[in-house]
Amino acid sequence: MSLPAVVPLPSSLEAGSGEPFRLTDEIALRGEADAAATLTALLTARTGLALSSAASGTGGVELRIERRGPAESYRITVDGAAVVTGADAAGLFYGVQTLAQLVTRDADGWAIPAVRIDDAPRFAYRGVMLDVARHFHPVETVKAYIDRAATLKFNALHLHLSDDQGWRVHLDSRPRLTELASGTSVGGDPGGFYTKDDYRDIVEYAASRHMVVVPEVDLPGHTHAVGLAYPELAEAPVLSDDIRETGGELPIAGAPYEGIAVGFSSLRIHDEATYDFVADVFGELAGMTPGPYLHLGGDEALGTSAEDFALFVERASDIIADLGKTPVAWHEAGSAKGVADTTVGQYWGYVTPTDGMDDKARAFVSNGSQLILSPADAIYLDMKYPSGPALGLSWANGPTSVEDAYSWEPSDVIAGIDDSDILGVEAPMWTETIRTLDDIDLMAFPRIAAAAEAAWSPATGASELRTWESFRARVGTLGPLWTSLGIGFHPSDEISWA
Ligand code: TNX
Repeated sequence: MSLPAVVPLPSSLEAGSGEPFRLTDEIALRGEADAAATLTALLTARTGLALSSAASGTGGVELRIERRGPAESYRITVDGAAVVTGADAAGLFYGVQTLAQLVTRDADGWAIPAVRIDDAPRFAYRGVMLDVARHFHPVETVKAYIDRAATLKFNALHLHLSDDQGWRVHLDSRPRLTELASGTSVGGDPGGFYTKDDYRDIVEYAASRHMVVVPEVDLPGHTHAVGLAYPELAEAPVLSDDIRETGGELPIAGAPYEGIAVGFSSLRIHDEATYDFVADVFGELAGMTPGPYLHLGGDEALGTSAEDFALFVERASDIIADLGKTPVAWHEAGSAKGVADTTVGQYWGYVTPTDGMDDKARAFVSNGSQLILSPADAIYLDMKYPSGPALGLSWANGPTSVEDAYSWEPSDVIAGIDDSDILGVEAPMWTETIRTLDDIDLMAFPRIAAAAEAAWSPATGASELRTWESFRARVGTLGPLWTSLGIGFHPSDEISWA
């Protein structure tokens, strides 16, 4: 008998010899109310059975917290009855997500096969990033993406809240940002921003799905929009290589930028007013953000000299550390000797590093901190598929197949580091070409499932199921569940869909 399919692959999964658990609309869900509500919603969507978490009856599904085992871990036993125990509320939530993936339909109706699963995450940080700056995405879209990511056991939502094209969160300390710099998106599309209530709403919604929000304000480059609001903080735009190569025009100071070039903007590094701004922005965000991380960006600051960049990174990371938060920065910030020691580096180079990007990433580990891995040629969800929707970019080693997204091992990317140096894995979704939830679904699914497996599952080679052949078979069985949840995935021909 073939093993039930689960993505991301659990640390241990054994087929049971007992009876499957039969689902009917009579079954009782007993135990933790939040978990019962989550399971009811998933099973109702998948089966159409009219379950209610208040249903009474014998047998059924038991959902309990038992405080043993690592954080976020869970155990499932199906043997006539189904029992899910979590080491904490997050673990129970993940057990419920796994249970929903196990549901199948056979000749006698809906069932969950007899199975025993013991599961815990490999990495503590399992992130998705959404760029809401290039195209603004409303609260409802963000919530839908949270729901989707949570089904794959992601626990962090990184919001890229500012870029050359717009500033997307209201701050009372700097009201002109949203007043003057949020009105447009790439290509003349409408802009938008989150009010403070919107932001709190997102944070709470994420928390209810066991996800933490990581706000990013991208500095000191990617800041053309800051200049619309506070022109005294911005250097004049420079004609970057990227603009020159793509035949674009020099962006105009004070006018919204609707193109997709990078590297032309910088804050003024030698002006104290810049650091007052950084302190205001991160100070206010710290107060709105219960999670431990504030992301200062730091990528592609090509309009800033290396010395100035180092100076800026040192001061900005110190400001965040002094707020009691953990700074996060793209790997370029590792070139700054004075970056705050606690800063987590986010590596966006290739699976096989080029141009010394791995050296910059290693610097964070030498400082005693850790890395988040986001290899662009594997898990940048905005890269084109080899064949599929016209959406996406292709700068990261060309289009990214589902197999490319799967076939990398986190501990092999940066030589000399091991699991203890890796905080986690994050799959970014940049949105130059991505305008709607449908676009997000198409680009993310199924590749986001490969990122989830890198973030959660045992290392490549640790299990005979941690292979591309196994993954593509397992992912194929998730099609009906995804469809039932309204996820318009890309039906890649690399997968045989159930
Ligand atoms: C690079 S990689 C960027 C973003 C773009 C993205 C598009 C990195 C940290 N920055 O500014 O949106 O490529 O794929």
